[in-house]
Amino acid sequence: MCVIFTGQHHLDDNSQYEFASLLGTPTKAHPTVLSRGADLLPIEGAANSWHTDVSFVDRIPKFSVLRSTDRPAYGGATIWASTVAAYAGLPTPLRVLADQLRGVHTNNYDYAEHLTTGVGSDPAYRAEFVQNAFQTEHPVVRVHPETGERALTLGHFVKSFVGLKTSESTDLLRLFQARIECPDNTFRWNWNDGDVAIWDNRSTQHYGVADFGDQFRRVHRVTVAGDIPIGIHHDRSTIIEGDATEYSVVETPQPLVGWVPASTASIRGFADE
Ligand SMILES: O=C(O)CCC(=O)C(=O)O
Ligand SMILES: [Fe+2]
Repeated sequence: MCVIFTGQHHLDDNSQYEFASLLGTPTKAHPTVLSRGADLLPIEGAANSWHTDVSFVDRIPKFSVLRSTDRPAYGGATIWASTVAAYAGLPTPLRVLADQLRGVHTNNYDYAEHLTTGVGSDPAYRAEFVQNAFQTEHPVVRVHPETGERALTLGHFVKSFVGLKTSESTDLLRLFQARIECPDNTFRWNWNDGDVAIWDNRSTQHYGVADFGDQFRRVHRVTVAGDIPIGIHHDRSTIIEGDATEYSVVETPQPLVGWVPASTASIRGFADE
């Protein structure tokens, strides 16, 4: 779910971007936050809230490539959780429930509720983050376009589930997030200078640990274009609000050998219908 390259001291912003380009077509830095550069998104502090990057657009990036530029003397690890492992571990009643749900993801989520550094504590950053509204409905269980695995698509951008009351959505999100965030599904990396992390953003969530006091910490991120998610009932994500065409192309996935995404009866990943 996540690969770390150590010793990449030679990288700067340009070569990080070039490296990410080997994995596909980079997106713009962000759908709304472009004041810090068009290609890379610098994140100061830690994104200390569980999320999948940019899940509020229809074309969720497939990979994120993250480089530590300023590392605190202690703390500031990043944790990733496998949303495939979380789904696979669901008991049948919860799996059946997840299989039926669609979630509404938005960039105008409750920052104060989630983030205590960076985005959460900087009003100017937050204002830029929400300057254009995005809302997208995604199947809660998506079929990974390359492996056919099923993955939960949730995180802090989720505002509600289709057809449920706000209070019910809050409770259900908490329930599924607890399953995702369970340490059994996670991998934690303590950054060293020269480290670069790449993760599959279609099958993970992540969290930057804000345990470094008032030391300066900064990471630079490049995201790589992904496809539009498809659920286990062949249901695609749908846009409610916002146009992400300027942000990212839609990638055509390359299924791995042995995984056939065509509409045949024997499709792995899709529900029997
Ligand atoms: O602060 C961190 O370690 C995570 C940053 C983050 O969420 C991202 O780069 O997408
Ligand atoms: Fe992130």
